[in-house]
Amino acid sequence: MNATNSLKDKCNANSFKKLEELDNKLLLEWLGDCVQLCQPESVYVCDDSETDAEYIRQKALTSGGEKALATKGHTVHFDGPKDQARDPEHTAYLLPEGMTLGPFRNTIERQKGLKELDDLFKDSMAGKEMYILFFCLGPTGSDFSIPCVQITDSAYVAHSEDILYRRGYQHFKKVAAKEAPFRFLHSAGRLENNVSQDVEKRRIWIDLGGMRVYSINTQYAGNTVGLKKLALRLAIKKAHQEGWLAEHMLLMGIHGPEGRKSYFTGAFPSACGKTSTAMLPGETIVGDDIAYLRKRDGKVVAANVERGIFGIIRDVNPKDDPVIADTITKPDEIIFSNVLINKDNAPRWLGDERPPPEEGMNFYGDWNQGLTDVHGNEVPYAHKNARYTLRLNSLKNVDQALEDPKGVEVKGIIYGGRDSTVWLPVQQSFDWQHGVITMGASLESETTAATLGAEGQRKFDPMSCIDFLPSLLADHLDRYLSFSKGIKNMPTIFSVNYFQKDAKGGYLTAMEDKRVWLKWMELKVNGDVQAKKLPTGYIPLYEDLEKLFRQVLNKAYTKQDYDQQFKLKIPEFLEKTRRIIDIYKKQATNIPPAVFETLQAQEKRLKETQQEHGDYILPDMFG
Ligand code: SPV
Ligand code: MN
Repeated sequence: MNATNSLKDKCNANSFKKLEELDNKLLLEWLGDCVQLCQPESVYVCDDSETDAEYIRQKALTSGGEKALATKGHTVHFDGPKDQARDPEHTAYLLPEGMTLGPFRNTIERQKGLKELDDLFKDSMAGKEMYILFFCLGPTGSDFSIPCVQITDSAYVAHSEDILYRRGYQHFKKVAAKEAPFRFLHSAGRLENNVSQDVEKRRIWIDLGGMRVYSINTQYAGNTVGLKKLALRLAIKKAHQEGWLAEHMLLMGIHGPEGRKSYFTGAFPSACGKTSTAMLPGETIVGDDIAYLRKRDGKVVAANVERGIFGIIRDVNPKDDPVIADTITKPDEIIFSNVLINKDNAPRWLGDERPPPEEGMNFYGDWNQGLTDVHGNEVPYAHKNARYTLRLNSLKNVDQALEDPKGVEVKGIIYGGRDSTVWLPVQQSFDWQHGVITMGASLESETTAATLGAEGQRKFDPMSCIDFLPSLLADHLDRYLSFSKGIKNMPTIFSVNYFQKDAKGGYLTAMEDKRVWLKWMELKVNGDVQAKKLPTGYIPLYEDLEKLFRQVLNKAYTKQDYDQQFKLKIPEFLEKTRRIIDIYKKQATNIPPAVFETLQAQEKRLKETQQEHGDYILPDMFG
């Protein structure tokens, strides 16, 4: 039987009709090849209808991949104990022989990789249903849109994707024959109690040649939901070819005086405050994870690739995250993952500011206080990387530009990492090149539970994108630096650091203080405030912050607070600059000379200041 006939054979008439109407022979052949390889029991094709969305929701429940909770629309999904985060170790790029991406990412020779994938996917869907779904990255019908097709045997993955992305069957019909769609093939692999069993054979392999991503033996959304991090890797490649930027960035409207609104993007490594920044009270959210930036009419414009959030639930509470805390306690279509379900059939998470539960069900199975794992370590009642999946339009503070096909003009770009010692709470770069190199390309962050592996280790994560870069770092930096060509109004680049610590290990700033840093940046890009010039960038004046703390947080902000938070720590800054220079020298090739020039110029300024004023310098020292 040829591939297309195999596909027809497994589809009901209605499903096959949907595929035929796409009028795309090549796509049908690929889908047929996947059917022949994975051997599903049946194939169900979704268009953009509510009927199909409901079919998927029901399948998620009847398959056991999700369970209904007490609140209407709420469900829970559990990933296995070893499948709780993105897995860089088993993620690799398939490349032609002899090509490499340098350090930080895994690669495998393409033909060898495809052969291994064939072996892994063989019969992987036996006895299961295969779902074929069409989505669009970015609003449909815009120059941001990228058509995508997802194949999966997990109704949970299909359901998550329907919450997180715009349905794209109709869009696909219009454009997919002309444009190469992104393609994703996922199988959860062998399941027991709905948990992927063969996690050591987990693969997230990116075939850049075919613009496809394969994912198997895993269910965690960051490894499986094609349009999320799997597509980001393909999108960065496409962006490099076409002269735009695909970014691991939030997109939000910051509200200034007299009804003014300025849009900012922000790149933060996972679990470093990206979602909570995007969700801040008083501001409006366009997106919290992935944005595309394009040049148009002399400006930079951006759109959110997604229409939902897959957010970390840990520490969500009414005080720090009022909007999200309110949304996830109301009836709505929300998937909770890797939380604990208590006897009232309701979710509990770490840091929910209620007395800890004594028992319940979690990613380990039946849980009770004191439960230990095979190593004798206590199993927490919920996972640190437990999450909620919901639509942005469920939020009170969603920005009206979410579905605007034109996108929004970007006024500022923020880079922030988890950095206990070096970066100041907020700094403005001198110009595009200085910002790209000393902030974006110098981003480091202490690791968190959002990726597998040890926590708390400083990781080099330029633009918070290192895991997603399908090219040499040098190419990426080249593209970034030249992005400003021909643009009069480039966004201003800032760095932030919410995680500075004092000598005793306490945080120097409060969680809510980020509201002030954002307001300051909004004023700054509009020329409403002045700044002090440090060797590393511009910082706010005390008077402006004092006023903003009062206005925004109704909180006193003392000169001592300011001095402590904005004290320039030259030995730490120099050490970091050296470390970054070394990484670029030793671990990467063909790095644009501008990278070294800019970092060395910063190093020189820091040393000169050190000679003149000493190691630790209060802001008053600078004019
Ligand atoms: C992140 O870890 O950056 C996330 C969640 O946004 S994941 O889908 O795992 O990438
Ligand atoms: Mn992310």
